[in-house]
Amino acid sequence: MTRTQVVMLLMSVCQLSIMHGQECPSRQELQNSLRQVHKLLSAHETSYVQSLRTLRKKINLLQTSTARQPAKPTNVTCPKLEAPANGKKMGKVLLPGHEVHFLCDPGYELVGSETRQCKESLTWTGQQPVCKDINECAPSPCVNGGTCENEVNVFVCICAKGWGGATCQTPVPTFFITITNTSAATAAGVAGSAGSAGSAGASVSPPATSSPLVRPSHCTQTQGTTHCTCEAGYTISGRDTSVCTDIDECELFHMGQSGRLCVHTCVNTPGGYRCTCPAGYNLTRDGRNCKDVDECANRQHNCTKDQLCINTYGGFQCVKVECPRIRNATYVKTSPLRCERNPCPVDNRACSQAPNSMSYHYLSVVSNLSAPRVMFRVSAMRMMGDTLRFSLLGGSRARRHFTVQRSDRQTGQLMLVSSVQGPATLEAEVEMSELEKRVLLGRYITKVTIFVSPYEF
Ligand SMILES: [Ca+2]
Ligand SMILES: [Ca+2]
Repeated sequence: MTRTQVVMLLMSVCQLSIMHGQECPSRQELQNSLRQVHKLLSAHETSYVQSLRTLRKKINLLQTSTARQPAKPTNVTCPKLEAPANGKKMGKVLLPGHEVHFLCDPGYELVGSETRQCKESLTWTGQQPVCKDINECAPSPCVNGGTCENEVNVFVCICAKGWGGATCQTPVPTFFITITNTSAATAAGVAGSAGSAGSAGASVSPPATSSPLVRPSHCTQTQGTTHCTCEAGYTISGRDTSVCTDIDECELFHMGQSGRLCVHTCVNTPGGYRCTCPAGYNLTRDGRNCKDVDECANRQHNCTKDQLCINTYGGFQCVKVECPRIRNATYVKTSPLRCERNPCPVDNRACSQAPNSMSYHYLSVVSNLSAPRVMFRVSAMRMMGDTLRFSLLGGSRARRHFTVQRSDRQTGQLMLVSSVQGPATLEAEVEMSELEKRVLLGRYITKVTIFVSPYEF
């Protein structure tokens, strides 16, 4: 009981007396009252001290018990996981119950767990995966004695002599020609050309070996039969067996079973042929196909610092991403390929109806792609409203090549509807709008630019 409470008590004693028509209590009575108050205070004091003691005891007990317990681990997450070499890891949260997914780059296959979950015991389920190069040679695609070489995402057949084509399926003549029962004169002539030009039967003129496209044949005679052979890449044409002429492989095998001999240009050479590629391509190891040079990765481009280098088939493009300039709204670049609208002033309807974001995507394709095909997908990460709408902007020009379809509730896809002959640059804008009870919540635009190569490779 505080001093104020004591004074209040005395005052109330005095007031009570006045109310009952009595005078304030006498000195004796007051002293009695004060004694009572003292007693009351002492009782309170004892009980207060007692409860303090109990509290202290409890705190001491708690302190001892916590000291005995082992220290709680400070990290309540699973250990960090690394992405496999030649692959990706998706998912960053390392808390119990969360999952991490793994993906391999094209040409690699995942061995191990595709998904791992963080357990309550703070360990991961499954095994750390690895991305193994898919052995394209495993099904033994090269036939007729060809050797297969496994490369990332592709195999190359090194064919045995006499065979060609992507899987060595096409016979290339070895030009072993057997001539039987030929006339003696011709046989003598052949023999003469091979060695003694002055022999009696040299009625056939020696071959014009001045041209590298013409070579003498090699003939042997056994029991009246003459066998004439040519070097690889040459053949006996016509009746003159003493002369071998170069085979024009470019003409002969222009269109084989396995497609064109050369994907681009074929150059006939004495005894062989070679394929050439246009600028911006390198000849592949099989000597027939052309592979695009990635100028952006090889730093062979001349794009400035504020430009992005986009590799294309047969070249590259320098692009500059600039945020839209729209009246009533301003944009800020939030990543190299994305602009977002700054917050709008209150009640500025024109601003709030302007696109919330503008994303830019660049694709490189070869000429004459088959259509229809999906070129790009736009998906809503999370939905705030009850409806999503996808549409194609850009008028009839865009509609000539593209259409926009919905592939699921939250995804729209840009489809190429007609094949495009390159070189060409196509542009399309896909708008995704989000609505709640038919009221527009936001508009998100993805601008897709497609660079079509002049070639089909
Ligand atoms: Ca040739
Ligand atoms: Ca290129």
